[in-house]
Amino acid sequence: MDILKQISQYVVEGEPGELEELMRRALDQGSTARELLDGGLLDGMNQVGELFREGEMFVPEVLMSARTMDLGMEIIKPLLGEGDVKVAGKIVVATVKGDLHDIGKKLVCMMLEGAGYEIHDLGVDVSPEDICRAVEEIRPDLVGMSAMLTTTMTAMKETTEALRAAGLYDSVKVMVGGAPINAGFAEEIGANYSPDATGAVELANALMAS
Ligand code: B1M
Repeated sequence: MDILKQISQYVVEGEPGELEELMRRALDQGSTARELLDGGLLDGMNQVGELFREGEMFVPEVLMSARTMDLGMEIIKPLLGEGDVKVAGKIVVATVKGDLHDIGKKLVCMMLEGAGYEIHDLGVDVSPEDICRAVEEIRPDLVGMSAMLTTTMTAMKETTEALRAAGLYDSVKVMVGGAPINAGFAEEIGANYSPDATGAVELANALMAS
């Protein structure tokens, strides 16, 4: 089995020890962080998503896969940002209220950090009030929200409304993403949409320039 397939397999099986050893070996042998991310880690997590949906994997197993994926991301994190030093802007990022999914958000943070952004990651299950408080304290250029459940998308709307009510909306640009989100929904709530982490960097750069 080739190295990327094996990495993807370790994510599916939730084998952090094996994954770490193989990823370090692959990097020593010249694989790039980007190759390991796209062809290995993300491919594995996509398979986990399908198996979960089909009822062939359950929450405890998915958590092991998530932990394995996290470790893989920690290994490549320092390499993805290599070469960039300037601060491109300040971003407050959160997974919205009621939602505990953070792998995608962490990936978005990693890519933005690699592109020179100062990241303030508020974590998961973050209420509109806490996001508003952070915007008041940190005074970021951008606010990024992630949601993975159709039931938590509404918390994004509540947050943009809370930002408006607090008079903070005009001082920031809002970015949203996550599996159930699309451009139409983003527009409806007064936000900007990116489908993935690479796009999030492009979007942030465009918003900073606008
Ligand atoms: Co959950 N889960 N989960 N889960 N989980 C999904 C999302 C689901 C689609 C699975 C399925 O049914 N196929 C489904 C949602 C259905 C729906 O609402 N339509 C689901 C469900 C139902 C649930 C529970 C309700 C299950 C239960 O308890 N019965 C429960 C809810 C808990 C809660 O949040 N309150 C639950 C729990 C969990 C775990 C805790 C076990 C675990 C999360 C662990 C963790 O994150 N630390 C988990 C996982 C891992 C998944 C799947 C399998 C994988 C998600 C993931 O990490 N993907 C997921 C199935 C799937 O997505 N196919 C699923 C990899 C990640 C890199 O991609 O997060 O999409 P993603 O992020 C992408 C883009 O979306 C985008 O960029 C990222 C990178 O390219 N993006 C942004 C994300 N945020 C962005 C922000 C931006 C821009 C782009 O700007 C700011």
